[in-house]
Amino acid sequence: MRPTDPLALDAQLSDEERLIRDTVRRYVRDRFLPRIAKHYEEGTFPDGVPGELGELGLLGMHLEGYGCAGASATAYGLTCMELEAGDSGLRSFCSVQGSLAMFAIHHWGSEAQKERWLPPMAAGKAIGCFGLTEPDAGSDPASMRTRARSDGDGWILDGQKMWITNGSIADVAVVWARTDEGKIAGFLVERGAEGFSAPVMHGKLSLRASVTSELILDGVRVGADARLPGASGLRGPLSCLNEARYGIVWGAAGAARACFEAALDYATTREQFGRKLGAFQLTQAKLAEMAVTVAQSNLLALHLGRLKDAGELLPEQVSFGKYHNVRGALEVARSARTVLGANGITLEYPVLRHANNLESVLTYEGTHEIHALVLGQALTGESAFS
Ligand code: TGC
Ligand code: FAD
Repeated sequence: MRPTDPLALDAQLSDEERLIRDTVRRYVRDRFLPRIAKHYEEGTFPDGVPGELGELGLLGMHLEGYGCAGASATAYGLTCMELEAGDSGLRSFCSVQGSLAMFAIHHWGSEAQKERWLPPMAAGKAIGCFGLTEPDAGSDPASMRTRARSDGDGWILDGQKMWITNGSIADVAVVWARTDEGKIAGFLVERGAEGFSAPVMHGKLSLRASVTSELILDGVRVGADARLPGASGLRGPLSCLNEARYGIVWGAAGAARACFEAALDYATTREQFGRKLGAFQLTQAKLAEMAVTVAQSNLLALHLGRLKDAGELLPEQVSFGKYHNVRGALEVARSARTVLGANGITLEYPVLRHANNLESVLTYEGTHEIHALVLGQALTGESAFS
């Protein structure tokens, strides 16, 4: 049995899927991980990463055309897994760029919007963000206050978004706002638009190697062509969230694997009481629990990937995956942390960094409780929201 693949899931992947996974794994190991501790400590996102991910063809890789790779959902999932085995902030960048901003334009945008934005975004030369959450509208985005007033041949946007990944480094923000008719609509707001600013939010103890921002819209005038013509109602943003949440199912499993590997390595090398830590039954029990959780999470991610590739994945199944895999990853990270003793709290090892990141992952893209309620609705037919 291979400790990091006890169920021999590797054999379930195609040669192409393994090739993509191994390429991303190498990038993370050789080029990203040597930089992460410094950026995590300083609370910054490495500048070169968007271009590097673009060169590898990973941005919007599951989309067709416009410079995107047109890869399978499973290949995209494996990519998220490897990126998040590096750091949740790295997978977040990729999720927001590809699954939220690019997907919104690809799925709901006009031909002109797609041609203008998708090729540079796929190359990592233009960065996107996705503004849904507001100070008073988090789990309940339908209560948003951001408004879009029709004005001659364009729109005036007023409002505030909060907790927006990539906000301050974005060239284009997908902003969701309620129109005069009361419908939620999406708008493309470009960096530098008059009345638009995106200050960085400081003081995060989680997802530190990721840019998180406010978006302030103070009478921002955009043309009629800035509106995403296909999106009307909450279905617009929620359809994008399905894509990004799917990536998190895989990503969380990657973070869990990284923590398990660190604990296993430590337990099989460090000695106390004249024996390897891994020789103690209590440590073995922790390692066994971690191995089972990681394998279950991988199995679930792969199953959902195959369903998505077959066009059969339901939103509540994505909620199932996020609910299970993020909770599992947090359990693995916290247990791995204890195996490493004091070393476990340092940036020299990845485990507390992952554990802290996973607190954000538990909350964003629909909190753990919201996904429980989505599942509850699917199980009982009763909505807890209305
Ligand atoms: P409800 O009445 O159920 O639905 C309104 C309309 O939306 C449709 N819908 C969906 N469509 C596609 N996919 C889904 N998953 C959908 N869920 C619902 C629904 O069919 C309906 O359409 P229509 O045409 O009939 O109008 O909506 P509700 O107001 O009761 O809310 C339901 C709820 C609570 C599940 C939803 O509001 C929700 O998911 N809340 C959580 C908000 C959230 O996830 N925010 C995430 C912000 S983005 C982010 O966190 C990025 S982090 C990125 C990173 O760094 O990685
Ligand atoms: P609230 O909705 O206020 O919830 C607080 C608590 O109450 C939670 O435990 C929640 O589960 C619980 N709760 C709420 N409603 C119910 C209910 N009906 N039943 C039971 N419990 C309930 N948003 C974006 O739009 N774009 C981004 O790029 C983005 N990036 C983010 C990056 C980071 C690092 C973080 C932390 C967040 C990001 N978010 C982003 C915001 C994220 O989506 C929201 O934080 C999330 O949706 C929860 O909203 P809230 O924080 O306002 O919590």
